Amino acid sequence: MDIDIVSVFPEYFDVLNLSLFGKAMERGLVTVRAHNLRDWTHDVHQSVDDTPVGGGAGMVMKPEVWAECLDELLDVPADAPADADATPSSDSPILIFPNPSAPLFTQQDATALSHAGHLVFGCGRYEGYDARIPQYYRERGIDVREYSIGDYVLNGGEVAVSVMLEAITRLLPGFMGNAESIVEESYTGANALLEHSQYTKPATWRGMAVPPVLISGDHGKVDRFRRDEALEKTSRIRPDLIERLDCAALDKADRKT
Ligand code: 6GU
Repeated sequence: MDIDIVSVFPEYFDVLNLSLFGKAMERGLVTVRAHNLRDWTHDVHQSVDDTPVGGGAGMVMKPEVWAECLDELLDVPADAPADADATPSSDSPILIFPNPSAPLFTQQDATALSHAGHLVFGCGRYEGYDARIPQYYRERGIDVREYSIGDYVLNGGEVAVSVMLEAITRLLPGFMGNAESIVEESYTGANALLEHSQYTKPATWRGMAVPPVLISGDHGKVDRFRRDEALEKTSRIRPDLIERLDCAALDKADRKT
């Protein structure tokens, strides 16, 4: 998978050299290039933003600089005509903008994007970016996505891109040591529930015993105990996930929980 990231703080992504992501890059599973948006400016101040048209606080990222950069990374000719009905081809790059006013990024999005060959992330700063930028590339056949990572405010898109990047790349075949640890986690599978609690040894620690069923050796009982706990925990902490459950995926014992 090829990844381009555009930011006014490209050094932010130096941390990707660490840990599992660094190993995946060494093994050639992913290639990441972090670009400085200011490299596409022509003025001495290398300005990337301007005041909002219509008034208001803060600064908005200018379309001209972004377009020079994105034309190059997405291989879109500067004189490409608009086509409002353009449909993206499956092997073309996907352009992703973090945006607090966009739909929430979910595990389903991460899974879908993990099958892409080339992702280009554009990190906005300040009050955001000119709304014509995503529209321009959509009208030129690029698959453009905008995502928020949660209902809170960040100063810029860099942290959001790091979050999405980790969620996407850890799903690449061979990225994780143990593929099964991916399958069993929360938010995946036909019925997304929060994961049951985990315990390790010792069986009693500072007077606290692990639930006895877990050392009973009865796998059926262990599975049932974990499933009941996951259902109870999910209805308490994330009732919205219970609302969305596929009833067909529930068994008879689930319904009693
Ligand atoms: Cl994607 N960007 C910013 N700036 N803040 C956010 C966000 C994104 N998602 C949640 N808050």
